[in-house]
Amino acid sequence: MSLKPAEELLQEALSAWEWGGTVVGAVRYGAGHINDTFCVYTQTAEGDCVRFILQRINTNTFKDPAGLMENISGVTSFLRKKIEEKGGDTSRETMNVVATKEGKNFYADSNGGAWRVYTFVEGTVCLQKVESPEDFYASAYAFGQFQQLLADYPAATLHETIARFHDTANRYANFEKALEADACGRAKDVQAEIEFVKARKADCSIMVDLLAQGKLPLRVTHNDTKLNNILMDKTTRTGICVIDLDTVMPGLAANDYGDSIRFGANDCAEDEKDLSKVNFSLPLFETYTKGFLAAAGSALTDLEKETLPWGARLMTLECGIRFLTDYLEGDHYFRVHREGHNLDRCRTQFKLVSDMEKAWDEMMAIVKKYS
Ligand code: ADP
Ligand code: GN1
Ligand code: MG
Repeated sequence: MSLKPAEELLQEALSAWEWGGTVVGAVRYGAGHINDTFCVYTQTAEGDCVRFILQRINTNTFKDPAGLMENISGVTSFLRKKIEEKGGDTSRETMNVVATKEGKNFYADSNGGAWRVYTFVEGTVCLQKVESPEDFYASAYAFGQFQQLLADYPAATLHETIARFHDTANRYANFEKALEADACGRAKDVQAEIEFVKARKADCSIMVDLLAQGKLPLRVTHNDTKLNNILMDKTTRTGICVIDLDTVMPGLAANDYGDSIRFGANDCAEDEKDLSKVNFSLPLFETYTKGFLAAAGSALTDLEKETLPWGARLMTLECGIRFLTDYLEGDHYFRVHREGHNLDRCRTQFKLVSDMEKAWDEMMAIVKKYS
């Protein structure tokens, strides 16, 4: 498939929707690593400015955009009903897909690309790193609640949008293949990182083995719970709307918990180059644990709760392995903005894994305290 820049196809995509006003502009938006996101500005006959989110779905990553959009339409309709039942605001507390002129939930462009539109959730902030413990608590509560709201979603109807997404052992196997191929000749420069991963091969199987043995249940989970996948109300700073629903699939509760810890329980950006600034924060870990268990804890089994720290450690290790694998393969998966970007990202993750290994007993004790 051709990889034309999204901008070249933007006009075509824009003409697929009835915007309810004049389109006055569309600009790149957000800091996601996967999709091409634009903010579309429209003006109504009354003169109001109304914004939308237009996204080109990354079809290298998501091979079945129709199945993916079926998931998203299903999940957001389900959430809408639940939000209505509790008297919430369905225009802000869930994503809302806008249908094309043809009444479809996405538009297939002439280049084989897939585009979708969401209403813009106004009056919110999207954080790239934790600004206060209160914000982190609010995100924990919202992600926990998201999992609770989807507890009785018919999981069998969900398409698996990325096969073996959080199968950490399989991520390890893919790393080994990339290392063996060493397509860009980069392995020689990253020996320390390679050894770091190899020393943790056994860890990669811990959660997937418990799942395979039937000791941990599959739930409907988000699978990509980093802080910038939640919109917080600008004024109240509560977690208003969980976004980026591309990976909502059956998964482990610990992975949703763990991916948030990976991204948020430290003081720096995911791609910080100065590793002396990258430190796992136990106080933020405690804050998140408290919020997540307050919202979702009652539904979790004892073993699910006990293994939450493994979710944190393994989501961080897995993400680091994925960044390193992509670096070895030539940066095809994650969007990069500078040379060595995936390597920088990998190094922050491994620093956090080391910190978590040292803080392991305290992490276990904190989870126990709130369980
Ligand atoms: P990616 O999969 O590439 O991470 P996201 O779906 O997370 O893409 O969107 C990228 C960014 O766009 C988000 O981090 C957020 O800032 C913004 N965004 C996405 N959807 C909305 C929305 N409905 N309203 C407001 N902002 C949004
Ligand atoms: C990607 O799409 P985005 O930027 O929210 C990735 C996650 C990684 C994350 C690392 C579909 O998330 O799995 O944890 O980058 N999403 C996909 O920042 O691979
Ligand atoms: Mg995102």
